[in-house]
Amino acid sequence: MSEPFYITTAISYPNGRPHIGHAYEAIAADVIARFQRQQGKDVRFQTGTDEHGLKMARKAEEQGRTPRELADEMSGYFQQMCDALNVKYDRFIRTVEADHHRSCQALWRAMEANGDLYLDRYEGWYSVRDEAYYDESELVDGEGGERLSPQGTPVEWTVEESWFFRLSKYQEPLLALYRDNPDFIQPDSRRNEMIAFVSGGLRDLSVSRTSFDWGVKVPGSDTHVMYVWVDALTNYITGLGYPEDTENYRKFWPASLHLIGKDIVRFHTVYWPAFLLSAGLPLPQKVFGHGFLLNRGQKESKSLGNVTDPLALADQFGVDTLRYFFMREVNFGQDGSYSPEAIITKTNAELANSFGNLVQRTLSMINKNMDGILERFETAGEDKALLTIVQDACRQGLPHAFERLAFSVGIENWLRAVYACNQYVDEQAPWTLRKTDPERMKVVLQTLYIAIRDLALAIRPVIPTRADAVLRQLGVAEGQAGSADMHDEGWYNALVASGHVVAKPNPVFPRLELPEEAT
Ligand code: ME8
Repeated sequence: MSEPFYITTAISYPNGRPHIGHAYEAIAADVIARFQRQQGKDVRFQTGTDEHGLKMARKAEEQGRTPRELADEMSGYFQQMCDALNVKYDRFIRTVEADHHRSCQALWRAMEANGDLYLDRYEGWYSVRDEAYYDESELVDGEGGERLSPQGTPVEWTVEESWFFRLSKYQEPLLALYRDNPDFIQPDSRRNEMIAFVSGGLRDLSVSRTSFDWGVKVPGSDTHVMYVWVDALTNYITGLGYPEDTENYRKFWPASLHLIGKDIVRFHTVYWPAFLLSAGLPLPQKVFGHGFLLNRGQKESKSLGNVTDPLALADQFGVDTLRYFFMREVNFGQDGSYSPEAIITKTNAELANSFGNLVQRTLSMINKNMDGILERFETAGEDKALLTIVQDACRQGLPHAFERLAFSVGIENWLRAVYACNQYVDEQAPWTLRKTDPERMKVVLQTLYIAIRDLALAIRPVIPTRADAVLRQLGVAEGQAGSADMHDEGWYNALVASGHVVAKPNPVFPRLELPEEAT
């Protein structure tokens, strides 16, 4: 039985169309899911939309339609985004679904049965944009003297009857959780922030609202809907069948990784584990708070007029190019910046000129100078040395880095192996060997052929379509790119025996040009 791996993204607010941050998170999660699958894990990947709450209700009201109409339309765009970016989820969850309401109510009853819910009156600050309650002490002053949340969003004074969750009771258990599981919150900077926040003391949390009804009803308390974050976080277990004791639930809970952005770490590492502890459910293994993606160093916003449609970017540069750029350019966990120039410069240099060129010239020479016919051969000396460099990068360097979500480091390892191959081509000069020593030329080209297969397999989670196009040209059959295959040393001889002929290659990584208006 292979080891289960359950990965989730945040579920997005569908109060507008998906932005670049949504695309970034979905791509990163998809890369992880594909990578873990290649490592032989039994992977389940969930994403979706977070459709209740005041933010959605107000946006719909502004547009003169129902929240459900708004949610239906916008949620569709999030699903389209996943399809367009080749993000292959196992479940796309919408919090309006009936099974989700049932799941939230079951979790609520479990917390209630544990004595952790009580009715009181809430009086305090609320940010609709963040869907978050803030303490007076956390607020900052805006330029016009208005009170703002620490995230810089407007807050409003709220007074209403509310159910409360005894969060204060969980201060010590949470600190113990962080202490005993140093990997629970990653990266470390986020972990330190949360330790400081929880050490400062926790107040009980208001977990229901009565001033609007767009949400999951509180069981036995019909005038209340659940606070949208109680509802949202529960999606991770709903998607596995909770409260039923399903096969998926048994296999995949607790989650291996909740992948989220840095702004919502508090909800996932303080509230969520406290709810689960209260309900007597196991806790997720890891929460990773990635950084924000910035447009030329700036946050995208309607007022700056710099909001980019991620699908337009994918159309312009290609899906795999965009995926590669995001994973390569950003030091995962930190903020990163993108611009058309940066995407073009980086991917031209690394994909088109380095890897693409290696593939193109190797396959062309085999096609032209060897009639596309491969032979069995022995590697020795510098050929063996090259294959060792490539194998170390593809089977150790990249996977070890990806395992700890250091994508940029992993790709850097891979690139060094690509550069080593190009250097080997230049030094061996097979175009000269063709005349001076044709047998040696064959060994050189066939050594590169083997190297390219490893390189394509290793980078496949990041650029699945392009890597598969390379693998197809190499004659590696579809469905033969799993982890077992990576270590199959017999594939080359089997390929030779099959009589595979290397055709004239089609370029897989075209060079990109900067659009006229941007130059
Ligand atoms: O927070 N760069 O939804 P959301 C990178 N519904 N990531 C970004 C980003 C940026 N510029 N902007 C946002 C919510 N994100 C809740 C989540 S989960 C139970 C409920 C990330 O649509 C953000 O950090 O505002 C979050 O992980 C995700 O996009 C969805 O954000």
